[in-house]
Parts: sequence; C-alpha cells; structure tokens
Amino acid sequence: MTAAAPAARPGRLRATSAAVAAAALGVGAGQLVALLTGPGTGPVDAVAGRVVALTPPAIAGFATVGMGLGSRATVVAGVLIVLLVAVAGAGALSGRSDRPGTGGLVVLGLLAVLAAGTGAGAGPLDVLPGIVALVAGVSVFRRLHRLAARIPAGPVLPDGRPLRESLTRRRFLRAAGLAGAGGAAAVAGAGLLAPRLPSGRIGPARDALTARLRALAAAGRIPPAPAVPAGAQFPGGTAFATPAADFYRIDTALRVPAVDPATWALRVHGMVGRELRLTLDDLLERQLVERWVTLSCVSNEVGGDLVSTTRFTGVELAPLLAAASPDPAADQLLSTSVDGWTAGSPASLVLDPAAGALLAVAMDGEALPVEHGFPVRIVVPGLYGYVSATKWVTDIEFTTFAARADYWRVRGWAPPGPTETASRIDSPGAFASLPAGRVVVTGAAWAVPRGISRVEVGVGAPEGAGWVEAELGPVPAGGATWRMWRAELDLPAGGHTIVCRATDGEGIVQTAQQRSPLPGAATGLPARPITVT
Ligand SMILES: Nc1nc2c(c(=O)[nH]1)N[C@H]1C(S)=C(S)[C@@H](COP(=O)(O)O)O[C@H]1N2
Ligand SMILES: [Mo]
Repeated sequence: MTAAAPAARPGRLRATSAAVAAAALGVGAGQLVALLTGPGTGPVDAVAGRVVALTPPAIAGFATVGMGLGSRATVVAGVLIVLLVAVAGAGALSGRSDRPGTGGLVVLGLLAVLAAGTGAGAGPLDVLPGIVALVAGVSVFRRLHRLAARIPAGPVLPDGRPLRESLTRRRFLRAAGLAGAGGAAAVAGAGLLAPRLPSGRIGPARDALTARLRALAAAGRIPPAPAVPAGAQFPGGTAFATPAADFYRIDTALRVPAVDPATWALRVHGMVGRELRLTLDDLLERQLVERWVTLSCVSNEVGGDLVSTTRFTGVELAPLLAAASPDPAADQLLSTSVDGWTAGSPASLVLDPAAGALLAVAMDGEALPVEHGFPVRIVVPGLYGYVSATKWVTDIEFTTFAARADYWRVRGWAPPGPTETASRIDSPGAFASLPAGRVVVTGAAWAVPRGISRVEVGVGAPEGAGWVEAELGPVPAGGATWRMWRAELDLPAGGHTIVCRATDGEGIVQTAQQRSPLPGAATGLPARPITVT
C-alpha cells in the first residue's frame, strides 16, 4: 500500500503562510480591541506612534513628520511592511518546528505591548490590544502549524498539487485563509471605524458643552466678541472668519484623542507656589471671554494655507495661572496634551494679561471640534501653534527653556520667537488668464499681534516692482487677526508675476529674502504668475 505517511513537518511554505495568516488575525484582533481602549493603542498605531516619537530628531527627513497628515500614513505603511517581512521570515524558519515562528510572534507582540504601554499619557489598559494580538497570533499560528504538520506528504503532480486531495490539506487552507482574510478585514474595518468613533463617542458630550455655552451666552455670562465689520473681506477674496470645517489642521495624533469632558482636568505644577487642578466646571464658572485670533503654523510655506482665523471662546489664562504663583525664574510654560505632545511658550508672554492667552473651549460659537482640541486647548495670540496652541491640553508645567525642550524643539525647530510679517495673494488664481486692463487682486496679510498697517502689490521682480498701495479691510476691535486687502493693477497683455508685501503695525516690512521653513518660519514674498490677454 502506498498510503502517505504523515509529514510531521509542515514545510517552509505552509509554515510561512501560517505565520502571516496568524499575524494578520492577531493584528486585526488587536486593532478591534483598540476601538475600546482608545486612539493610538492598536498594535500598528502604537508601534507607528513610538517610531515617530523615538526616531532620533537628528534624522533630517523626520524633522517634519507629524506636521503633515500624509507623513503619518507613510509611517503606518512602513510599520506594516516591516511587520510582514519579520513574520514571513520567522514563518520560513518554522518548516520543522513551530518554535521560531512562535518566538517571532511573541517578540512582535511584546513590541506592540511595550509601544502602547510606554510614552507620555499611556494608561494601564492601553496594553490590552497588544496582549490580545500576541495571544491570538501565537495560538492561531500553533494551531495552523499543527494542522499543516498533519497534511499527508502523498504523491504530487508536476505542478506541486497533491495527486489525491487530502482533507487535512483542505482544512489547513481554509483555516489559514479565514485567519488571514479575517485579520485583514478586521484591520480595515477598525481603520474605517476609528476616525468616526471619537466624535461618535464624544459627539453627545460635545453637543452638551455647546448647549451649555449657548445657555451661558444667553444669560449674559459671555460678552460677545465685536462683530466682523462690514467690508472686512472683499468680493472674490478669502472669508475673514474661517469656517470650522475649513480651519487648517496640524498635529501628531495618529488618532484624534477622545477626551471625556466629565473626567477632563488640567494640572498646573512645576515651579509654582501652589499647584492647581481645574475641571471643566471650574473653567466654566470663571469669566468667559470671546476673542478673534489668527492662528498659523510655523511650517507654512510662503503663500500657503496653514493659517486660519476664528472667534475663540475661553478663559483668560494669565489670571488663572497667576493663582499658582509661578516662580519668576520659570521662563517656560510647558503644556502637554493627553497624547503626550508638548509646547514650550515664553512664560512672561502667557502671564501678560495684555497678550490675551486663552484656555479655549469653543470656536465659532461651538465647542471645539474634536480635531481642534476638544474639550480644551491653549491659544496664545502672537505665537506659532507649535510653541503654544496645545490641543487636548491636560498639563501645564512651569519650568525653564534650559531644563526642558518641547516636542518640536527636540526635532530641530527653533524655540519660540516673534512671528514673521506675512501676506498671501488669494485672487486671481495662479496661472489665471484675464482680460487686459484693470486687474483686481485680493489677499490676506498677518503679523500677530502687531497688526497690519500697509500692503503693497507689484508686478515683476520685487526689486523692480512699481508698488501699488492696497486697500485694507477693517478688522474686529480687540482681535489679533489677519487683515484682508484689495488692489487694482493696470496690466497690458502678456505674462505677469504679481507680488505683494505687507508692513506690520510696528513698521516692519515683510522681507523679500527667501527662506524655507525649519528651523523657523518661511520668509519671502508671495508671487503669482498670471496671463493677461
Ligand atoms: N496636542 C497637540 N496640539 C497641537 C499640535 C499637536 O501636534 N498636538 N500641533 C500644534 C501645531 S504645530 C499647530 S500649527 C496647531 C494647529 O492647530 P489646529 O490644528 O487647530 O489648526 O496646533 C498645535 N497644537
Ligand atoms: Mo504648526
């Protein structure tokens, strides 16, 4: 009789597929559990997050990771590729015994546990997705390995398929296929669900806070900010107030933190005479104010759109912090978000009541959108976001610039300094084709908190440009905002480059010197090519 004897060894190929399928199932299970434990705790997100956090800041290419949204997707893809290669390698070594594959999966699982359980803001439950991934991955791998080892090594056809279909072989293929496909589906499903969950889970709490703020406003507890004056924006130009949905977004959060306002608290500590702990109720009992503020990102390119303006509602930070009796020797206010991001602001500026720093709870009359820091963020007019505008803030520490460097300073960005005087051309669009004659140009200019006193528009190279004075729109009183402008040029037919330059409230003229962002903000004059026919 030629009955095939059991192979007892699954062989390299089957062991590799078993390992990959088991890892996929483990990761999928972990990502699903992470929907409960919170953003960034899934095995893939946790490892990607730690990769971003632990990459030596000196690696230049990483200097801007996290400032954009696309760079984060790249890191996640990189983690998945490395995972696949490592698992396939461990599987390929398991042709005889399941030990190499088991060991590899345990190591990878422990990495995920470690990644989720360490770093600022990690909670004890955060390790759960990694543990589930580890246990599921290892046990599924060992089952598949055992099953594969029982597949009879019978006679095979030239193309490798067995002459006689064996039941065990079919069971193995079905089980491995189910595990792999199930894992992939779970990863994809969790990825689709997760971005919806924070607002899904936090949505009702956010609506409740909006309603509460409206009731306070109706009761006269929130003196309204001055209205945007008529003429603050020009036809064809950018809106003065940026709708919340269009407000630029920059953060390192792989998943937007879901912070429950009922348990939110802010700790003020460090070099202070008295530590403070404030809940949301504590904040809402204080005097609330409304203020128009233009916020911009230090990584904005000349002419870029990482700048927006809104009406923030919140509590004045200066008197609140004064109650902690900060040590005058503490020159840095280091604020930390629930996900461990930090911003170091000059303490003297935040403590200056005239600077108007806020602990903001609302923008545009509604509780902060989850992506913009719900329930509480910091806003300091006159500082770029990376050294001031901490979203999901939970901790303020008085310290020194010498003792502590914040998230982006560690990665090569400059410590806080004054903002650049900047401007932007908004219309006509780049490469627009316009009829000859009078051409209307509109744009925005900002130099927070100094304000804008003048905008000039020219044609051609800045040096040779004959400057035309732009008309400036009015701005709401008491704000720290950009200013819209409009100019008319008389242009003959042909190709032209329109340039503009702003002068701030202190007479500082926007420099024509071109500089890219990093370590500070970009400088140079925005230029826009158009054709007149
Ligand atoms: N928690 C947290 N807050 C953060 C950041 C971040 O990465 N994490 N990025 C900062 C940067 S660089 C900028 S420019 C502003 C942008 O705020 P916005 O996304 O609401 O426009 O948020 C700041 N606050
Ligand atoms: Mo930024």
